[in-house]
Amino acid sequence: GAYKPELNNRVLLFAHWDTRPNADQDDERKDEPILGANDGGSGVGVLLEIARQVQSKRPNVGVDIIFFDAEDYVGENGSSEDYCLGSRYWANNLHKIGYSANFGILLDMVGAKDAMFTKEYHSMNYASAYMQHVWNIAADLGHKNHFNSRMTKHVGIDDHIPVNEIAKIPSIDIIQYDPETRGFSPHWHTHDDNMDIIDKETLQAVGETVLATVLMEAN
Ligand code: AHN
Ligand code: ZN
Repeated sequence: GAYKPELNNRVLLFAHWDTRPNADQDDERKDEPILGANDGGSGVGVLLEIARQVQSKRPNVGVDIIFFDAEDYVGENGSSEDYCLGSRYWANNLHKIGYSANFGILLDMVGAKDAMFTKEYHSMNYASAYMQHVWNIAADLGHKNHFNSRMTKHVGIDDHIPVNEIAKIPSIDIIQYDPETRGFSPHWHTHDDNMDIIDKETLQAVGETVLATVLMEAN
């Protein structure tokens, strides 16, 4: 979806909408697909509401929203090559010749109760100033409880990597990750990733922060 496609001053927002075709982290029914309320659903939900807000507030900034497919696909050999198929395809085949944006924000697993978003390694590597900017906005809005200033190492391949490396758009990943447990959350890639673990306060914290970031780009 493209808002004010004629403007050069643009922000790119993205999330993956597919859900994992297996439950590799569960003890039961490992070969059945997960619901993925948090993994595939939460980022899409927040971005749909941001689209609605942008439509009514009419800021003077271009906004592109992309829902990528096959982020969480599991291929024959389960290698890292099988992740992020949609974003890799898009980065190699941009929907518009010469497309670019000032920066990009990826939302991944942004709906669980008490979620902690730490500063993910690749985001800091490619777009540390934007990451600091977004974390400052979150703090100003009173969401420091979710937006934690700790840095984390490589937590996995995610859609912002092809967007940074191939499309060359500096992009950050807002992703739940706890450095203490060294994990995403206990329900990750299990059948427990359903609506019971979704908390609207977390969705609101992320939505307000990302929307405020978009509105600040308007001129
Ligand atoms: C891997 O675990 C390879 N990547 C983390 C990104 C991810 C998976 N996000 C949701 N599911
Ligand atoms: Zn996943």
